[in-house]
Amino acid sequence: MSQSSSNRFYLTTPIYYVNARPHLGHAYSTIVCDAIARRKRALGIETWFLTGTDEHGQKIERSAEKAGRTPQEFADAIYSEFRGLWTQLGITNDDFIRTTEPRHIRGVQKLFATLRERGYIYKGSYTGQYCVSDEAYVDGPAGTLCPDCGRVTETVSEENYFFKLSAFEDKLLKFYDENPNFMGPESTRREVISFVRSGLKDLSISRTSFKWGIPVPGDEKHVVYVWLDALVNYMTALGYGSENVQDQENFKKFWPADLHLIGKEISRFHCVYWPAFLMAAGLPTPRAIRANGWLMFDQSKMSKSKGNIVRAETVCAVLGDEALRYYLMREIPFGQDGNFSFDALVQRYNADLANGYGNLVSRVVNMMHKFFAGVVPAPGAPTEAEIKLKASTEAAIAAFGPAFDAFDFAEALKALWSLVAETDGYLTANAPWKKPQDRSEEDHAALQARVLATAAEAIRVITALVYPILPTAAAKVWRQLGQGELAEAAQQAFLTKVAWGGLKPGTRFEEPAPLFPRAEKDAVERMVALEEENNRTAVEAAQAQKEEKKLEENKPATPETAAPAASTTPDQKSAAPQVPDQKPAVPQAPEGQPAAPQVLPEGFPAAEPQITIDDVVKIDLRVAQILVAERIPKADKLLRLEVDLGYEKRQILAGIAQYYEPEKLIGRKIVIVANLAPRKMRGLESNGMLLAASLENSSPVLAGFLEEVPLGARLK
Ligand code: ME8
Repeated sequence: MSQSSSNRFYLTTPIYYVNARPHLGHAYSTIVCDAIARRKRALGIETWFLTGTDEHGQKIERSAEKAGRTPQEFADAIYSEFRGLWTQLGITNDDFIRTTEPRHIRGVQKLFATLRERGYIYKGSYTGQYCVSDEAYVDGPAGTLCPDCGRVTETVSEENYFFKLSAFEDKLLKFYDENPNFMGPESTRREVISFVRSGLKDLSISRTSFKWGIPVPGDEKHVVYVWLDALVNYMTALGYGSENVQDQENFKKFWPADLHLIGKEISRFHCVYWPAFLMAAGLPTPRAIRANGWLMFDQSKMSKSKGNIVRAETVCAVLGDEALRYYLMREIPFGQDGNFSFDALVQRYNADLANGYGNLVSRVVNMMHKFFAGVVPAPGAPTEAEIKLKASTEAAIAAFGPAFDAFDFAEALKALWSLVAETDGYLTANAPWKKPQDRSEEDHAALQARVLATAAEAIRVITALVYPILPTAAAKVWRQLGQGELAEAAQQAFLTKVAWGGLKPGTRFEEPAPLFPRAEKDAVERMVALEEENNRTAVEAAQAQKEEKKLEENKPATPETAAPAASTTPDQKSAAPQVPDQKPAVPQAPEGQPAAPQVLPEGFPAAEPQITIDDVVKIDLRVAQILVAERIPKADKLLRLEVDLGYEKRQILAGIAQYYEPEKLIGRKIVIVANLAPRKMRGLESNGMLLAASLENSSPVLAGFLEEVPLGARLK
């Protein structure tokens, strides 16, 4: 792990989008950073650990719109979820930056102005593809899929500010060459270099088609491109852009960052754009960027849009707050993709924590109380067995640090747990709890003293080393071993002094306390049930929000709601989403799976104009059942239908009176466009539209199903 020469270490997680609640993927990167930060501090290194939330951009604006909230309200709610989870997981970030904070906004505007002053920004126009989900520009014609997430891109055509990224191709390649440690793992390094070698085009760094962003200084019709906005957080949190002297000092003290830890899908932004922006601004570039692989669940990357997320809170509720920290760092070789499975989690928890480390501690602490009244005896002269355990402990000390510092956390923990197993075996082989008949009382007491003092010393070392990964459990054990408060020890750089022989005879142990209770047989089922329950509640909440919004929208205009935009307060104006008349959209096609191409039988004209999947997903098609069907007086074409959508009942007016007998329609399942804005006809409101095949020389035919389908089911 590269380290600043000044005995300081500044590290960061990505700042997470507030379009969705945190899941295990976010927890993974944050836990890894926390473990690194804790180890650095306990090594006496002045550490600054930053995390935060990325709150601007079209994606957030749209998510907020869908939820019927302002972007700021929406961001506030998700931000609180991130903060709460980090507290629960014991994350020790020194600061938390939100990109909607004034300190950030001012810093982004300063960087933008600096880049412009230094001649790296010009105005042009961009027509091309944009992936809203990744907030990334994509090369290719209309309809191109995003190479990262597989979604269909949108065509944008805007006047933009451009950053002269093309001027940095050679500079970046030279920089990578001179700084072989700058990015990793090797796969990331190779990918980034090949991306730059294939040629860099200038980058559009502003948008005009929506409002939820930081205004470009001096040209407020533009908002700063969300990635330029987001990346600068690493500096604005330190004080970049502030006039305050103390902030400026703090920035000088910690910048450049020693480590940006990120997920591999955002390597291009961090390893190409970010150093280029900084070089252009005349600022130092970060020392190292390391990408974690993807946490997979059900064979694909865990992500909200795939609907395959697991929440950290679920794991904490069943296995305690630290199981996840251990599991993620032990199970997944850092830099590679790794599968998450409830079974593997419970297995690892029971084997390594409950039966492994936890049980070992409990045996030794209990015996120390039972046989020595909780006071560590002098071990006496070591036999071969103690010499061997001491050598193994020293080997574990030697192996753990370098593996951890090289991001090989799994290997570091493996080395430590082989010491757990060896100490356990040593205890069993010497069985201090059982006196054989042919052993004298005196010899047995000597064996007990030797074995328990030696095993306790091995545990002390294991506990010290595992502290960054299991901070709460380690602190409990430290106390039980009579070593006092581990948090205080960490402030005194105790990790620089981990060596065999630290447990002094005469040390008084504290009472044993449970560490990792064995997971019950139903632990997996309980976690699965919690996730299902949570998903159901989330769907219901989204539905309720949607309905609440619909009611709001359909409310007759009152003087306040009908007020012209000019009468809104400046605050409301900046927070209000500007996407015109957007309706709740059905989910997009699964990542990597574009909508099936349209195949038409010969002789059928192709539908014109062609639309993209983004247009298709705007239409919310649902299965409904007709409860009431009746003619409307003086309207010979219209029928009044009352339909049941499962989650609500509504009235629809349909122009099928000449073709269908109302009584024959009752009970029939049909397809309706559920998100069509309400319309009034003949003084009655129609809330949707039914679908029918429209035939030239005969009556229309209502769309229906051959199989049983539940009411409210979505067609997509
Ligand atoms: O990309 N496996 O935010 P984001 C491993 N705002 N890590 C995962 C993961 C998974 N399945 N899912 C998420 C953004 N992550 C931008 C970043 S930084 C200036 C701006 C982690 O909310 C991983 O670290 O999409 C990934 O890079 C990050 O969360 C993406 O979070």
